[in-house]
Amino acid sequence: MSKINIKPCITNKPKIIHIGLGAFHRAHQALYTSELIDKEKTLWSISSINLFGSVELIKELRQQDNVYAVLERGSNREQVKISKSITHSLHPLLDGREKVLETLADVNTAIVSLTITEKGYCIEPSSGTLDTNNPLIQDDLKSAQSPKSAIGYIVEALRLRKERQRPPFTVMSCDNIQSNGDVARKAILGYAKLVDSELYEWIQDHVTFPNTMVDRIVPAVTPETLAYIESKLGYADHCAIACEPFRQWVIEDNFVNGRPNWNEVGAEFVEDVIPYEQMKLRMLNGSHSFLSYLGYLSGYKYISEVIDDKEFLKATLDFMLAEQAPTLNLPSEVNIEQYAKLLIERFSNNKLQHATSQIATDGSHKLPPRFCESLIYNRSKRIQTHWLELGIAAWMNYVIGTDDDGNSIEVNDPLSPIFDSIKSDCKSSRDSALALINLECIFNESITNDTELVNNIIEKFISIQESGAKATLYRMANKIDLNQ
Ligand code: NAI
Ligand code: CS2
Repeated sequence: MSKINIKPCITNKPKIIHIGLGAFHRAHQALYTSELIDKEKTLWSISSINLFGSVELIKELRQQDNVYAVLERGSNREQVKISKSITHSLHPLLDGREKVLETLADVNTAIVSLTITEKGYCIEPSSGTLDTNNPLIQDDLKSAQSPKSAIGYIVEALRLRKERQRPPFTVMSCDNIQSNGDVARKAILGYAKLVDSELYEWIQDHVTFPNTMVDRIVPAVTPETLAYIESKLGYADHCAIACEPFRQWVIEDNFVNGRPNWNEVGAEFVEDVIPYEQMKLRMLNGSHSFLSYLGYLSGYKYISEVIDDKEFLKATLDFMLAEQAPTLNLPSEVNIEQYAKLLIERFSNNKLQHATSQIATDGSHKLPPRFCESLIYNRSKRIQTHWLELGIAAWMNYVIGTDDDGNSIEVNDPLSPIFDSIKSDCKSSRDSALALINLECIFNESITNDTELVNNIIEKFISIQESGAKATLYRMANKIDLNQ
């Protein structure tokens, strides 16, 4: 059969411009917005942009009128939904930089939303401030009117709006970053200050940056997923995506130029998102990273396989409840034991093939919010940290070592060149571990100056190198009594 023939019902100019048309956006914000369009016939539609990556997805999407299917796949139920909120899709390589900038600067644009991955903000992960040594930022600073980075594009678009006396837009980050709105603000203002001090002040006074907590497990699409969705639809959809049925979106209600009523389709607008973000990042994403490094090294390809191993399950529950939960300032309605149980159920969904190697990418940006902040808190309160230490030791082995069977690992991280030089220059495991812990952009002084903690991490790293990740985790898990 031929491709999707459902035309989007919205024809007005999009008021939301989204940067980062990846898997997550298609299954989360775009789907919420599509449901709102069905419910309210709202005028809020989306123009989605990829600044980086392949242009193929954009070409395919345009051929389908930007309409695609989302398969919500639980262990026991599944449902196909059709998303039609995206009305335009752009890529600078197809449309030119000018067109992208003009779209952002358009008078209709009210919200610029982002899922550009943690590294897209060009920040130093440990401090959350603009990394002026980032190669994209260095390039953009040389010619701010022809940007390459998302930060450079947004600032140039805001400059055009200011010059043309147009209203500002809201910048809404939907990435997994602690205080994602505040971080976007710091990165954008940090860059604007270097470019134009008046513009810096205009942005500071006019633009808002709501924090958001976003949640839905959306693994990278595979040919098998597309074939399965095709069998359900009866036609090929090259832009289809599969995800879990669960979804959550908590948004700080701080929009400078209007917003859709996403609350009508399940999102929540609140005054303070930070407790929700922190809980999700430490409990869910922290466990994901823990399971991905230890699971990958132990030979597990998917998260559902790792959590199916009883020792890993036991370790993860203890990691969540004994080492992450105590650090949280919990929203009043949350029962943390139930939340942990729900997370385990979600991780166990074997209909989703969520690769450990996918979650293991960009660890240099993921470690601070997922492991380091809890580590520092727990040390200051004398709370146990041995799973956090093991998670960091497993990450170290992942970036410079081999898996338990001695296979080399393809590491995908902005710091990969640094990991390679540590691997070739350091003479002993201890030296390599110390070189990694001394990376200031990941680990701050509270960690590096804590000799006992550093020794604990190194001891676990050496144990993983000598007896394997699985054996090390099993040995530690055997000592836990969950009934205590
Ligand atoms: P993806 O790999 O499908 O898409 C990544 C997107 O980021 C692409 O649109 C790409 O163009 C863009 N990008 C990459 N590097 C960039 C850079 N330096 N500057 C600007 N744009 C850049 O990944 P996916 O699944 O869409 O995830 C993206 C982000 O969404 C994650 O990093 C996370 O922060 C957030 N997220 C993802 C969830 C998931 O389960 N996939 C769930 C919750 C949040
Ligand atoms: C994952 C997240 O890739 C990762 O780092 O931990 O993308 C995770 O799937 C989402 O945050 C779930 O909401």
